[in-house]
Parts: sequence; C-alpha cells; structure tokens
Amino acid sequence: LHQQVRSAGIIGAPFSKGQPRAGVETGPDQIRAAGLLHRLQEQGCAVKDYGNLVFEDVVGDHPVGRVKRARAVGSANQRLSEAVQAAKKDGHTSVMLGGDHSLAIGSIHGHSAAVGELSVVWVDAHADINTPLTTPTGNIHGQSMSYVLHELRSKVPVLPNFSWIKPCVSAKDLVYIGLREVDPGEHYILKLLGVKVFSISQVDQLGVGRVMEETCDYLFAKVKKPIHLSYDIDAIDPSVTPATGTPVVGGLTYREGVYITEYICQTGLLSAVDMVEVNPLRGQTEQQVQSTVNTAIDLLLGCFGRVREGYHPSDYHLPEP
Ligand code: HAR
Ligand code: MN
Ligand code: MN
Repeated sequence: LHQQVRSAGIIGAPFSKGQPRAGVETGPDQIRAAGLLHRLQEQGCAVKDYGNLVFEDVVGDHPVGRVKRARAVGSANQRLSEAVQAAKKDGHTSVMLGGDHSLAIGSIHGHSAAVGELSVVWVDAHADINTPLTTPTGNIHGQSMSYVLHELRSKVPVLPNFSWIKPCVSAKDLVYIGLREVDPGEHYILKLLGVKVFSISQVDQLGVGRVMEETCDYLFAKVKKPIHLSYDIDAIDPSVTPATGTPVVGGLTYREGVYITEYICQTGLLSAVDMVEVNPLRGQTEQQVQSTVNTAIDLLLGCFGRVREGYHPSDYHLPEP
C-alpha cells in the first residue's frame, strides 16, 4: 500500500456525440478490459465501479446555430453530473472514463456541485474553450470549458438541454498543459481572461518538472481547492497514443504525461479525473490501440499513487545469508 489509502469511483461514459467519429464510446469498456480495476487494486487503491451510464437517444437533434447534437450532449452530461455527485458523496475520487471531451461539462459540474469551488487542470492538445459562436466545427467537445467558466457566461447562449448547467469555475482556477492546436477565438479568450497556459512550447522551455511546480504554485496561491484533472489522451504524442479522434503531432512524451499525474497525485488534492478521447476504432493496428489504452491506464495509475521509483513494504526485512 502506497502512501495514503485512496478510493476510485469509476464511472463509464460511453458517449461520442460531442464529436463526429464513431468508436470513442467504446473507451470505457476497452480501458476496463485492459485491466484498470485490477491494476488499481494491486497498488492498494479501493475501487468502486459504478458501471456505464446509459444515455438517452434524442430524436430531432438538429443543429442549433453551428452547434451539433446539443440536446444529446446536454442530456448525457446531466446524467453524468448526477453520477459524479453520487461518487463524490460516497467518498471516492471520481474517475470518469470517456467518451469524448464534451463529458467534461457534466463531470466538472457534478464535481463542483458536490465539493464546491475547484481547481481545474486541463491536459490536452486543444483548449476546448470555443463558445457556440466561435466554434469552427460545431463539435461540443471543442467547447466544454466555455459552459462552465463564470467569465464566459454572457458570451454563451443557452442551448436546448443545457439550462441545468451553471458556470462553476473561475478563470483563475484553470491551468492548461500541452496545448498546441488552439483556434483564433480560443486564443483570444485565453488572453482576454488571463488563463494560465503551459503550451507544449512552455513544456519544452521549462521542462515538465517546473511546469508542474508552477502549476501548483499558481493554483495554491490563495487557498488549496480540490483538483479536477481533465486528461485528454490526445495531449500525449500520437506516436504513443494514436488511437484518438484528433491527433496532433508534437505532443507530450509518455514520461511527461505520467509525471503530470504523479505530481498531481502527490498534492493530495486530486478529487476527480476525466480520461477522455480514447478511440479504439482510430487505431490502425492492434498495437496502436493497445499502446493508447495502456497509456490511459498508466496515467490513471499515476493519479492513484503509482510511482516509478518502486516500493517496499514498511516492514520489509533484508534476508541475511
Ligand atoms: N478546436 C477544434 C474545435 O473546436 C478541435 C477541438 C477538438 N478536439 C479535441 N478536443 N479532441 O480536445 O472543434
Ligand atoms: Mn479535449
Ligand atoms: Mn484534444
């Protein structure tokens, strides 16, 4: 058993309608099938699996302005928010397995409804902060943060099935890590709100060690709030995690990606984590799928106390000849 006792409340969210590519809804089952629960238990983490959410099939979900499938996304996220609230009330660190990144809306909303003000660490190639009016694609997985930020309230129209969402995160409590494909409207918003961003270029400049130190110095400057870690697998370089819908070259290394989770874990403040955009159908070989899924698992193990230096039990005795 490593450091403190932790418990993971696993919520499968097999949902893909925040983006156009089929397959991402199989992420939760693939991640479980590759042994997530057993691996967590093996490292001394208690696990409660809440199973997969079942989402409403919405008919007539025609575009609202540019935004695609708003009703299905709104409805799915409302269910997810309730599930995350239940997991938090049961005392777990919530682990949401996506599904696409539109699910961060309900995950963050539910987390905040259960515990109050949060810090959000968003690890992604993308900022996912388009508003319904700036989105170049209409895909809600590229807009998630715009629905939960207080500062964007007046810039975001209320979409059908979105009226339950109340902004619950302050721009000063958000840090991005790994960004390398940001739309002009998103870049404008990040500068306007003064959001703390460690783009992949800052990771190159500072190294991941200083990025994590500065992330936590920044977030803990006043009070230490519970951390919501929203991890998009496309933050990692596509040579390691190719099975994802929108891969972007030049990403985090496996080691940088895992280091982020180890560092966040050792703050003792990790309260909810999202692992999203694992899309087994986007892998071109079984090896590509396995590499992506296994990396997602290693990132989650890092969130729950795995350290690469190794362990020994506190009562270990060195055998004498
Ligand atoms: N910025 C683009 C958009 O808003 C693409 C973002 C989508 N990709 C993601 N999100 N996987 O992290 O549509
Ligand atoms: Mn994302
Ligand atoms: Mn992304």
